[in-house]
Amino acid sequence: MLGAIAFGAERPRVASPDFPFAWIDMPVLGASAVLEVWLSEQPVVRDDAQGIAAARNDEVLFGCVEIEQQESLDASTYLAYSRIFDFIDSREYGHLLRVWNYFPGINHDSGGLERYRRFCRGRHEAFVAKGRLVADDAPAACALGTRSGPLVVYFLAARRAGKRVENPRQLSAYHYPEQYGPRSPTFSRAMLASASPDALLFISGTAGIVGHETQHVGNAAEQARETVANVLAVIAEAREAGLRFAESGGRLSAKAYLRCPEFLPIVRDALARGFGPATEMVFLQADICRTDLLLEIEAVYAGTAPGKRAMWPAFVDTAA
Ligand code: 3EB
Repeated sequence: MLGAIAFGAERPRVASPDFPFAWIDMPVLGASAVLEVWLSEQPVVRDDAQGIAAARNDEVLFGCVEIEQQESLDASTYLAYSRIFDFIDSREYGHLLRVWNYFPGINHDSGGLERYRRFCRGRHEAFVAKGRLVADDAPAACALGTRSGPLVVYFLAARRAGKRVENPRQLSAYHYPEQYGPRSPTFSRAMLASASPDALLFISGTAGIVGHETQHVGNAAEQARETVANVLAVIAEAREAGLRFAESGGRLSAKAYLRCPEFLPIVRDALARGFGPATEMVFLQADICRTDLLLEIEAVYAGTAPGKRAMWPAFVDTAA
């Protein structure tokens, strides 16, 4: 076990787990709680330091950091990312592959600036301060609103850099114009992990955006279709970059975030038609970083090449 993250409306009663663990206050649609676990077929060692709970094998490091509110969300985010970069640099797992960001009030105004935009500013400044290139070093990522709790950031970092993948249908997020905030979001559309013997593709949070503009405002069915088209476009790009999607008998695992639970049937339907019935799916109720987005989908594609897999995701349905 590299680490586990619990999603649900109630904090699970877990007796001090011996792996990195966090709870995200986010209702699961159609279940009471879900555990997202990251597994390794290689030996794993714990390595907690600098406020980060972490575990690593020879190739990848899973880490989790929780930051209580500082004087601003910009400051909380800067602190989280500075710690992460210092930690992974000191351990020589300096390449962020995938980062998950969760914090409350993502669309709330704070002193004249939306909290998501403050988050983007703090993250951007930490990238610059720690010598990261905003485009070349942008990991796959997502940023979602929780109901309560601290800023929780969990991540996978690797000894070797992955291959960044963008989407020709969308402007790269790190090039978004200033209308979306003073600092652009530092993430890539997907990351192909090359540190692993099997193909592993991390697809970032993906929504109904074409170019840099939200499409189909107010229409969940159309946004779901557009989102699926974007995910498929990213997978097509990743195939160009070497991913043997589908041919290797791999598996797609997806998390869908819905602003309004009543759109669950529509989104479930769009995903099943877009990705096929073999896809493993979890549905969560969350606020999305743009107020005009009704949903967002993220996914991991894991192939089945021979060898001992460095990292492998699974969802565990937990009883109430
Ligand atoms: C978008 O495409 C939708 O700020 O890390 C998706 C994935 C989004 C990641 C982030 C934001 C982030 O811009 C929002």
